[in-house]
Amino acid sequence: MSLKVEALPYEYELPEDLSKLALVIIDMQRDFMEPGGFGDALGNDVLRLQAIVPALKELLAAFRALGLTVVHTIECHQPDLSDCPPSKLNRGGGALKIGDEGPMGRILVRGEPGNGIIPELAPLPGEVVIHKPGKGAFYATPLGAILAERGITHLLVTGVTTEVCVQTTMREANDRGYECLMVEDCTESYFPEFKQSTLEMVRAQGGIVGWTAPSTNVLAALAASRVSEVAPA
Ligand code: TIU
Repeated sequence: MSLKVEALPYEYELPEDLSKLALVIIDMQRDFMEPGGFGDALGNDVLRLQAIVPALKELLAAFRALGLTVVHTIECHQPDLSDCPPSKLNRGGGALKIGDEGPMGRILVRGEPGNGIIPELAPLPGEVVIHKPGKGAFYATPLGAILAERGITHLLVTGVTTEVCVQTTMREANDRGYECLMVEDCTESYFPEFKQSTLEMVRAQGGIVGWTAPSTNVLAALAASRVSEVAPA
């Protein structure tokens, strides 16, 4: 039985075999969510991103309960910054740059306290964690190979920030043939109007990049999968 999520611009059909569905959580890191990190260094009001944590936690719990693939990503660079192009390093003009020592350790450097995922959404052993040097999660990472190996065809895309790493990843995934849905209340931007525009532009033109839906609609479809599992034949 195929399950449908009420979505825009029309219903999103989950794969019949739910093991082909993955939850992708983009960059829910202290560097973007807390004062003293990269997002703050770029001049943003970082605390507004906290609003999505409860909904994202609930969606993550549903995926874990069903034993489905969860992918966490972390935007970061090697300590020697060899994977950070000068164009990225020099952009921004803030007081702190990538690699500089900040209150949570070196900004956007792998392994530093500020670079880690927030404790509420910490990956569990066995979940996929992708370290990425770019905005998109496919660029210069093993993500495509890992998804292919698991037979994943459908992605629920979440995390921060909507119009930067989340949208870039969803566009990369769409071009690679994945059926993608952006979960509206599980993604946030420093700029509310950019979030709204992103949601509208991905689902415009008949879903040119994919679908959007609130997490309640996704959870309802996943709950229906459990009912169909136990229903008598
Ligand atoms: N600055 C900004 O909005 N975002 C990023 O730099 N990275 C991510 O979106 N993760």
